[in-house]
Amino acid sequence: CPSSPKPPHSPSEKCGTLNMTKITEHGKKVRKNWTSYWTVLQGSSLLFNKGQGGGTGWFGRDQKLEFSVELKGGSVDWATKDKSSKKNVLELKTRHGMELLLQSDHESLMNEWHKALTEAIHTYAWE
Ligand code: I3S
Repeated sequence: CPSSPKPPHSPSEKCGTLNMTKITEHGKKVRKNWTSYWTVLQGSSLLFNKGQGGGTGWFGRDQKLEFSVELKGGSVDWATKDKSSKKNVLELKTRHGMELLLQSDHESLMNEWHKALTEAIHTYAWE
């Protein structure tokens, strides 16, 4: 992530364009709304940014932070088939009862995100 601000203690850092939808908020099911975001993993935070013309671009230039989730105390795993008809879908659960689906058609990219998110959750679990 060349143009993202770099915090000093940040073992896990990753960014890229991902499709995302919330499926549960505060423990309640919400309607899916798949949207493309410039997604940045920064420490224990996952940031979702949207540009004016779409979901791609560099954070900090014409990207605006839409929202972020705290990974500490959360979990991530491949979503089961009943969660989505799409391929390469990760299901992220936060400590606060939010569930998100993350997806891209690029399998290797999603494998990287799986690894990075798992590492981040593990790294910050006990802090
Ligand atoms: O889990 P669902 O309800 O089958 O999810 C699909 C719907 O949200 C659909 O929109 P409508 O609410 O207008 O029917 C979306 O367009 C689909 O993408 C959702 O399913 P997938 O399998 O793509 O996650």
